[in-house]
This record gives sequence, structure tokens and C-alpha cells, in this order.
Amino acid sequence: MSEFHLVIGNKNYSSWSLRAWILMTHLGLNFRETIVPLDTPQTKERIVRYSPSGRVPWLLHGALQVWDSLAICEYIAEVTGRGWPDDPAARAVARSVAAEMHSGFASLRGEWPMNVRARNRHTPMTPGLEADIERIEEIWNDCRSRFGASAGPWLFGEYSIADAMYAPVVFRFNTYGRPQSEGARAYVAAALEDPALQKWLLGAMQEPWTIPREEVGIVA
Ligand SMILES: N[C@@H](CCC(=O)N[C@@H](CS)C(=O)NCC(=O)O)C(=O)O
Repeated sequence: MSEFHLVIGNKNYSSWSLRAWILMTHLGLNFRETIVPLDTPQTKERIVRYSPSGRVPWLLHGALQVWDSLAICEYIAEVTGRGWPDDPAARAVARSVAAEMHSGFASLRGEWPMNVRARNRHTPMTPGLEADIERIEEIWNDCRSRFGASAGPWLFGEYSIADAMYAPVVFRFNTYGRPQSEGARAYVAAALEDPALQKWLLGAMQEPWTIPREEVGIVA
């Protein structure tokens, strides 16, 4: 198989990059990794050398370019035959919750930017943020109780693209506050122990870059 080359943003801040990276890491794929630091005067020019959309993550496999986190996850699932649950009903729900994350949760994204290194940050609770958090807890509890609980710690038992899509939310809860429900708390705790997530965290810890506008919340 040709080499995979994944181009990503800063591990501390690039939530879209984390999704593709953690799926590929979970599936045990060897890949070359290039980090383009975000929010510098050279960022745009560096990213467009690779990605036609001017955004990361971007994947090269042989001569094929794939961009956009969900498209990369889908491609990896096609190439490996892994990434989605086997059962068609579980797979349909996994695709629904992955798509819901891909296209929604604007308040959560805007008000709680992923900031892997930060802890104990407090931001004002707004109706939009509260609704996004409630919906995420509902999704996690529903997936775990209907498809996950008997087969492993993940949303659909075995690790799937759905878990990769929600990995940045796990880091957000770790930075800004724990979820309310017991089920969601248990999911966050299990996901934080995941060696792949820990590897990404270590990478973020070692990065020299800080993006001031992503550093939100009062430390308390
Ligand atoms: N929908 C895209 C969004 C990708 C995206 O917005 N990536 C950000 C980094 S997290 C980016 O490349 N920004 C370019 C820049 O900051 O110049 C995906 O899922 O990959």
C-alpha cells in the first residue's frame, strides 16, 4: 500500500485535524505527519502548497489527495474496511452522529475552542452552548446504551469514526468543565485514557505555539 501523508494543524488547537489523525492512529496505520502551525503569517501559503481547500487536515495517498476531516475518515474506512460499525443500523446511526458533529455545534465550537493543554477554564454559560452540551450528552448516552455498552468503552462498542469525530469534545470537557450525566462522564474518562488521545496530548504539550484568540476562559 502507498504511504499515507497527513497534513494537520497545531495539535493543541486543530480539532478538525485530530479527527483524521486519531482514526488513523487507532487503526494502526503508518503515516507521515506534517504539522503546519495555524494563525501565522505563513500559514495560508504553507497550507495551499498541499491542500486545494486551503484547510487542514489533508491526506495524500499515492497520487490521490483527500481533504476535509470526514472525507478522510470515509476514505480510510474504504481502504481498510474498518472505521464504521458492521451492523447496518448501528452504522447508519454512527454516520448520523458523525454528520451531526461535522455540520453542527456552532456554539460549542465558537465558545469552547479546543485547547488541549488548558485546564480549569471557565466561560459564561450561554443558551446555545448549553443546548449543544445537552445534545452531545444525549447522543453519547443513546449510542452507548443502544450500541456500545456490552462491547467496549466506545460509542458503538469498538472504536469508530463516530468516536474520532467527538474526540475534540472530550478535550473540550477536559478544559472547560465536566458533562452532567454519569454516562457522558464515564465516556469522557474512558476516552481520556485512550493511548491515542494521550499521544496527541503529548504532542500538544511539546508544541511551542500559542494562539491568543483561542485562549478563552478565566482560569479558576
Ligand atoms: N470542514 C473542514 C474544516 C477544516 C478547517 O477549518 N481547518 C482549519 C484548522 S482546524 C484550517 O485549516 N484553517 C486554515 C487557517 O487557519 O488558515 C474539515 O472537516 O476538515
